[in-house]
Amino acid sequence: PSVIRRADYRAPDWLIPDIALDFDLDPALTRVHATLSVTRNGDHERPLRLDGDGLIPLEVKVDGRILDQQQWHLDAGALIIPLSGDAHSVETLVELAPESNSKLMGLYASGGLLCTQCEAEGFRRITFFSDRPDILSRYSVRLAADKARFPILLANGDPIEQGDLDGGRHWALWNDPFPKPCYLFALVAGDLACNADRFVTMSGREVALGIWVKENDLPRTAHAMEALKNSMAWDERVYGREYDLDVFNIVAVADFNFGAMENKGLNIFNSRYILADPETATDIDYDGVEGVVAHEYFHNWSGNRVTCRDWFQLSLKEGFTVFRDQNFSADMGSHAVKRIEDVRILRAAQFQEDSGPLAHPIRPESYMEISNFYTSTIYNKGAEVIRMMALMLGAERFRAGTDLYFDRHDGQAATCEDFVAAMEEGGGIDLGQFRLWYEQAGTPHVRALLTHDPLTQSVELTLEQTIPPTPGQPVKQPMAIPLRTALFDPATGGHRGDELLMLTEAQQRFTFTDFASTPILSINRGFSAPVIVETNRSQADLAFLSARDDDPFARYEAMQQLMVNVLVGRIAGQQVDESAVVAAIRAMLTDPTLDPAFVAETIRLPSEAYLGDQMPVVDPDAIHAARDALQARIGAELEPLWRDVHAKTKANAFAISPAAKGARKLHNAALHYLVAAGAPDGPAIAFTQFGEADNMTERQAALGTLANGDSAEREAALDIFYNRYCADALTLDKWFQTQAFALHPDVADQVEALGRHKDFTLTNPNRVRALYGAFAGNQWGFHHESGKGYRLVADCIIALDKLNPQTAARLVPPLGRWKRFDQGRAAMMRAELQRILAEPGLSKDVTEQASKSLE
Ligand code: HT7
Ligand code: ZN
Repeated sequence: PSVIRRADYRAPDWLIPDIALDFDLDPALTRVHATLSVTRNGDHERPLRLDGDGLIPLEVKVDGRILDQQQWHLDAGALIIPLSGDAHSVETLVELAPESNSKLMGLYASGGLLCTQCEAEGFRRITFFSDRPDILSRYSVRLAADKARFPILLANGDPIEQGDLDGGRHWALWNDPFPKPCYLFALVAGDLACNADRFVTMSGREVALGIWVKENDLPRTAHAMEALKNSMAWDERVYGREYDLDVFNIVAVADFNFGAMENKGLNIFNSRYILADPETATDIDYDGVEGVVAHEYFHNWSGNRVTCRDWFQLSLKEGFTVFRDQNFSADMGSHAVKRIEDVRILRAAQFQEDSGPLAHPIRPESYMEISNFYTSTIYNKGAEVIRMMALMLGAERFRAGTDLYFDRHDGQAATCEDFVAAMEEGGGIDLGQFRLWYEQAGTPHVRALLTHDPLTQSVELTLEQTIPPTPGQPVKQPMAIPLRTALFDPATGGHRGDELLMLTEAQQRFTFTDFASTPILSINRGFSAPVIVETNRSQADLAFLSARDDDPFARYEAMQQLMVNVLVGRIAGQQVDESAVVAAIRAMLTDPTLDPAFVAETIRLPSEAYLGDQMPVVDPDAIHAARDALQARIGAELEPLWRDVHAKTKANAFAISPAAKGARKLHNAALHYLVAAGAPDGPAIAFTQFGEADNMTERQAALGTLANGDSAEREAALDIFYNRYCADALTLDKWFQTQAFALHPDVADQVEALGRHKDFTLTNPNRVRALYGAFAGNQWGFHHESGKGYRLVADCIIALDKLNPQTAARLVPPLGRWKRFDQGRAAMMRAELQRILAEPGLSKDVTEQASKSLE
């Protein structure tokens, strides 16, 4: 497959200011008639090239005249038409078979609906078009379909007219007044019910809001609607951005390759990010609904009104929008807990990506298949880069920068450079060196050494940065790294203030005066930069910070580091003192001033994968054993406390408030440690929680705890769960996922059996992710020394690639981490990658991921 390079960007030869689309919809055979107004862009003789993927033109017209077959040709799926004038009308007619579209890109059928997914390059599977984000067009869309099967017909923009047709069919016309790239095009046809509401914008305009779902799912849409209205108000208050159309519709579909899609005025969602009620959704699901609804809504400005010039600029819209949705969710709940959760995700997904064969900068230089670049680096590291700019500028100047960016580029297709330039101008800052964050891949390592000189009563902080080599980037330049820092006086427990230190050189010294004794270093507070910090702090220093740091993230981090040190020591076979960890957890649990959600986050042991990241060669078995043993010790030593906490956090009635969610989190943490303690009544307590819970958060946590062990309760709970929820796809996903995640020695065999279960299907991406995606994230199970974990995932990739290459390609990266493992495992992982690559007819998506993973 050919490589697309950022450096090769060229402005389009032809512009398409207007497009009229006419859809004659039917799941088996849909006809699409398109009328494009095209205008020559610049002085050139090049023909019109309209991208197509799997399309055959049934008719091509220019300025109303049918072209014969000599007047156009196909080149790699694209329609090439030589044109003599500077402006023409071009018409094409094609036929599609949505019900046979298993890739879920373009127009496809899902659960009786017809819907579309066009980002990144799906529009070319619907009609011939210049499928690139810098072609902005005004859309007029007419939909016709059988009225009984598809009573609701939706598209982007505002509804204009509708009417009935012969033969039980009907039609609707939609117009979108805002020029948009074709990746934001959408239509939906189906038998849908609407949760209808309204929002009055800051300038007093009324917007009709609709969340469209299957009739029996309507009661599960309230949280999404609340999230939508909160998002609209938040974007007005925080960024001064108002919604611009008269209607805003959201549709939930069961089969979707991603989380959701921000199509202009018609967001289409994976139903797991819309539907929530206490019986079936966990608090994590509720937060996911809130965050994704906000994310897609915020794209209306960061993505739609200002879009991307080309796909290398993807982080322009995605990084910025993740930053916006993270801050929104923090404002809706707890800033401290949200930051901890976001950093945990960053470390689990992005740090791993950044240290492996698929590492790339947030603005990549090349790709084979753009779908492979919807990565944690583009999204989460991209958000961290925006966060650093916001930190360096301060709230007011950052807002001046974003105002300038939105106003200057409204209606345009912009670049990352445009964003940084607006920050510089609007915010009054030089971001020259900071731009390296867009260019260099890899997670910077910062070594921080604090020394105290009693004679001069001064403290010297030496900071050293190194950025590991990544594919194509063997040597790196020093970056600009903002590190929020404080020096604690152990005697008073206080510090003199939080300072923002800018590390800009490979090595830099910072001197602090008037310190009679050695202070304790609190650095990268709030996780101010996405870096790995190593310090020379003792366990006593960390214990101090875990009890006293006034920055909640730094406090959490100290606790985590305390635990990591103990676990890494144990894994290395050293004698380590675990008592500081136990004491720190005891102190947290008995401090009534702390938010239970924060306590629950902080007392959780680092994941097996995170521990693996701390080791030169990952030893999954040793990690599992050490973590299990520490968990058991913490459970046993604090058993009465766990029982007490578990009893005290039992709620009487369900609520979705931050306080209630926090209590549930701590309740589940207590259950987990109680069972880990090996208390004889542990499984019974978990089973009681499983049975009595009035919400999925507690029920699934109890099931997960039981799934880690072997007990009669385990099997009983799994059966009960299955029988209760087998008719509800999203909840049944949890049954698959809980088993695939289980820290159970036989998990690989169990996943193999589940892959043959009658309810398992490769055609639904949520189900695939629930089973194989979860399993590939289960370090101990996936890296079973037999290699059967690798074989299972590779088999799935090979089979799935024939149906849905995008989803298949997303399962490849776990196999690509072979360099981090011992020779035996590495050889087996490589062999599976080679087996995948040997498959005839392998997609571009999987080929790119698997071949890069072998390098
Ligand atoms: N902007 C959306 C990306 C997306 C997507 C990408 C590839 C294939 C399918 C997809 N569905 C949605 C989602 C977002 O970030 O908001
Ligand atoms: Zn997005």
